Amino acid sequence: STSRKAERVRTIDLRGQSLSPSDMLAAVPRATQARAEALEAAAAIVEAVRTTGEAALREQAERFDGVSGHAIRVPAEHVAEAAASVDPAVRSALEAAIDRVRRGSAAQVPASQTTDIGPGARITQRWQPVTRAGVYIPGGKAPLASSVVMNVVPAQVAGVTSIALASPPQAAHGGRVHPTILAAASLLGIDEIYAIGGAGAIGALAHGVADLGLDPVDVVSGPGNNYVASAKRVVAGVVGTDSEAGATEILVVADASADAALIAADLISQAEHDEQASAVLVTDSVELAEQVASAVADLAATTAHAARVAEALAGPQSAIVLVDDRAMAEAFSNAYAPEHLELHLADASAAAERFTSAGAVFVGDQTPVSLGDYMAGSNHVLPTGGQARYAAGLGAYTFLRPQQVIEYDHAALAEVRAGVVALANAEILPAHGDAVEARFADTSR
Ligand code: HSO
Ligand code: ZN
Repeated sequence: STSRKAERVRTIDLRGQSLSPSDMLAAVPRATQARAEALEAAAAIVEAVRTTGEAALREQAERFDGVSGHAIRVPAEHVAEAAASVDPAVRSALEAAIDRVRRGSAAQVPASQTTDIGPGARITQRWQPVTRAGVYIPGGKAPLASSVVMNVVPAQVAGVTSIALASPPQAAHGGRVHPTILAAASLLGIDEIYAIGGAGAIGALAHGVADLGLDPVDVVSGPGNNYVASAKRVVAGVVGTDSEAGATEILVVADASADAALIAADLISQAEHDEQASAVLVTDSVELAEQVASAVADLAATTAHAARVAEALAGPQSAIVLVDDRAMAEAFSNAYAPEHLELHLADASAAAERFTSAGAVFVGDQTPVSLGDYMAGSNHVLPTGGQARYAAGLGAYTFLRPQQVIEYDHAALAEVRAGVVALANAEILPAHGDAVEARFADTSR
């Protein structure tokens, strides 16, 4: 951890300007990802796995992970060893996180509901779990054992009974999956684990790998780098996928009542993930902006991942944004649609409902994003890159399919018989009408 003089985060003064949502987005652009190239590379990797299975995975492990001759299907002994040697404090924290996320996810399974459309005519809305899920846990910059909890628990809460987990083989661990990831999987009762990384893992889960006895899954979930996100797009027609969780983002909206030191700590906490991470403060208080800028510079100089943090903060994706008032802060935040939104406002609880676009909303100064990363009971796999405008974070619903079950009796069908025939004839699809009429022919009853 080198100590260095970090640049100050730039301040952008938007006060007095009348800006459209796209003007606001242009003021703080996200780090650009080379999407087209990654898509092409990911498509080739997925196709190689689809067509040549284990051979492709071994070639990719050598190329990307520097690993060869490893067990791709993780043997039970490796999992047991990892579970036995995990730090007890980490183990009990994982257990607590599992319990809390389990309880937080329960609300994501809607009860089935029956609507009476008329006498003898009803529609039941049910939520059906997929049969098999594949979760991907990255192993790159940091082995995120907590992401095992965040992916597996919602699938289990949804009622998925078959779950496969993939994570890169680690050269530093003799080609095994990272031991903390294995320990977390073990605590969750997951025993189908594959040492496969990156886009190849997404391809393997989606298409299956016969040589390994890996059956294709129905939904692939999990965060990952540009190649993983691109691979999820490649397999999107074959399986369901969760939304894309790319470089971490935090947007803090604060007023003059806020504590600058806490805001600085939270901005740094997420900048620590990635050089491409976005850390943004939006405030109408010039004084607070000044205080946060200097607190961030101080912290950034001494933080463990100083170089990474400095790069994230110096990038165009990070800024302190001055706005006129609360309305402009709301407009900015809703246009930006951050992965994580923190509200450091005197009336944070009441204000929360007006901030409508975010992967997750953290209310008040005692609710830091890092709480949500591990222990809040909420999920930390959240849409980035503005996808929170239309997409949800990972949840039990990721593994559920809403389905309608329709049941009519003869009298209820008679009610709408003429309507079906009229519409069918108008569409010149008379067999549609005939199918209903068949229920009213003498011989059919
Ligand atoms: N903040 C990350 C999740 C995470 N943090 C895992 C620590 N471990 C998602 O943006
Ligand atoms: Zn985090």
